[in-house]
Amino acid sequence: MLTQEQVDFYRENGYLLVQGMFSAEEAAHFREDAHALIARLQQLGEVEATWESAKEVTMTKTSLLHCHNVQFHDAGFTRLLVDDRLTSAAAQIIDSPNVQLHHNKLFIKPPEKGSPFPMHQDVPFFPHDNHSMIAAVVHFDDAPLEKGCIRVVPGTHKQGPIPHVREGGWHLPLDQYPLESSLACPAKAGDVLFFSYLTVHGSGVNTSSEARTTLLIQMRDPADPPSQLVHLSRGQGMMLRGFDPTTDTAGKVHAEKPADAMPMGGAMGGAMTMGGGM
Ligand SMILES: O=C(O)CCC(=O)C(=O)O
Repeated sequence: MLTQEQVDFYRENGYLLVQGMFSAEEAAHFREDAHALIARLQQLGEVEATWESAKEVTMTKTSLLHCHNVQFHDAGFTRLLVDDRLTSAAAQIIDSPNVQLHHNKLFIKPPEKGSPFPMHQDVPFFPHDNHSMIAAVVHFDDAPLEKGCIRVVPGTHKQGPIPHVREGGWHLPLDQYPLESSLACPAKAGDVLFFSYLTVHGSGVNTSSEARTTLLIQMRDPADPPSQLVHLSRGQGMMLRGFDPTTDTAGKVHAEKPADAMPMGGAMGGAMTMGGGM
């Protein structure tokens, strides 16, 4: 359970770091499983997800290893998705007893060259009518500044959707939203950072000698309809807490569209393509 102070902080700032939601031991287990999963996937093909626009932030060739929807790969992550500590906090933040999965992304930012994310909102990728969508980033290892921890611009969730630059993966103009002008959110293994999909956020390069390992989980109120049927993926619509008040007997959750029904017409207008990483 979050305190009222934490909820108020989130409402005001559009983000909240919850320290020690998971123990260091739990985080270490998740980290081990995460690295084992990425190693298995690397045997099968490409797991690189660096945004094209990352090149505008750093001259160094960087790398970002990723896996979408980890629950289909390892049951330990399925249990994490429905963990009461996580979903009760999500319910308070979303302000709904019901919490529904949109998708999740495991990211490993490798040592010394872990890719940055230019500042952006997540709303252009999967707009929803009532903007209930939040991210929860579970830290599987420490993420100090030098590991390229997540950075936010507090209060930007109150601005609504902001026009994004399409090229290189939807991001905000770098001159107007330099990474350095945002607030770094260093975290410890087991900490969870929540933020609205309207909150401007990004992250720097991992220049440290250790990988940064995180799972980013996008969740919404099931009563908040997608404004467009975009960014669909297997597992979307799974209930993580409570029930789906909009359900019907056909089990309708986006089954009418194929899982890879990209590109998207954005809230910002125009067709969108995935820039990797989302
Ligand atoms: O993990 C990070 O450093 C940032 C991820 C992010 O901004 C995103 O996936 O939208």
